[in-house]
Amino acid sequence: MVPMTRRVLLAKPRGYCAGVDRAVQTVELALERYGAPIYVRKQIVHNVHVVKTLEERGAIFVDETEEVPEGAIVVFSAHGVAPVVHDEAAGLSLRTIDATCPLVTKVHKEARRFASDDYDILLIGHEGHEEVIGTSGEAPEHVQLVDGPDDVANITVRDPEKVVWLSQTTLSVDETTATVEALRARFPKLIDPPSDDICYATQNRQVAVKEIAAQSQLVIVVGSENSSNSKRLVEVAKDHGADASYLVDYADQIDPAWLEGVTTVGVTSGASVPEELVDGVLERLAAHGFDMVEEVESVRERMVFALPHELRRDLRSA
Ligand code: 0JX
Ligand code: SF4
Repeated sequence: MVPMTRRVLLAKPRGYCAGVDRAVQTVELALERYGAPIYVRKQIVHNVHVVKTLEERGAIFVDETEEVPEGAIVVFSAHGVAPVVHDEAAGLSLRTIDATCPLVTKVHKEARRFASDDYDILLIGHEGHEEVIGTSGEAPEHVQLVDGPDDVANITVRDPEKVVWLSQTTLSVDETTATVEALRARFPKLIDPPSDDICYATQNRQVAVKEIAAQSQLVIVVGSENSSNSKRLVEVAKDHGADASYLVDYADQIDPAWLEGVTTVGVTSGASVPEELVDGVLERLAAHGFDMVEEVESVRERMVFALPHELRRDLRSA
């Protein structure tokens, strides 16, 4: 019998985006500069391993601002916070470091601007996601959530001539296009955001997974269950040629049954996933005979963001 060639197609770009890199570094450097504990409101990024590693170094993750002791340092996560959270922190005399990704802040600014011009803002995003809570909080009386194309029928607006759509940064590009088409069919005067709200990293990871999915029977996406952008990669892989796609936090979650009869496995990871977890997956696949790894680069990324200014100031004065 001719031995079966088993190979891995590794998507590029994958893993950390510039906003996650900045947010994780913010907590690491705050721990070094000020010492433990450093409080972090919500998960700094939606990744089990990142949170566990930072906890081991002295970060304390809390769900609500009021859980932070008066006067302590608190870091706000990459997903952003509503203005009311800044007010709560000020009320407790907390020292805040805002690790909100600049591309999320950009959407907050758009929401403020359109609200001040009295538009109805249709925010496409996933109900309950922290980013959507933060963005809506900029103008709660002007923002309505649209959670996918099926939600469009439920929308009512004050003036169909004055409607704009904005979105969460980590959505499926294709599904969002379908949602916008459905919205435009109802509100022909609908205005587009001034620039893409779905960020470069989300878009690029979806382009890259489409390329490998077309040539793979199985696509493994490394990422956590509450990571929107990671979960979207699973859906995109299934929609673009993979027979199956699964999300795993760690290599040991790969079920050997998934690999039966498979010759090409695609691998990628969400924007909140450290590369060491992908390395673990590649090692496990190699142990099952998938030891040929080919990296498929779809888009080159060079984005880098400066650290939050309040941290840079204190690092300079150290
Ligand atoms: O759930 P998301 O994809 O929005 O967040 P995650 O996994 O932490 O990814 C990076 C942070 C994204 C902020 O926009
Ligand atoms: Fe920023 Fe995009 Fe990364 Fe979110 S996924 S942190 S918006 S670069």
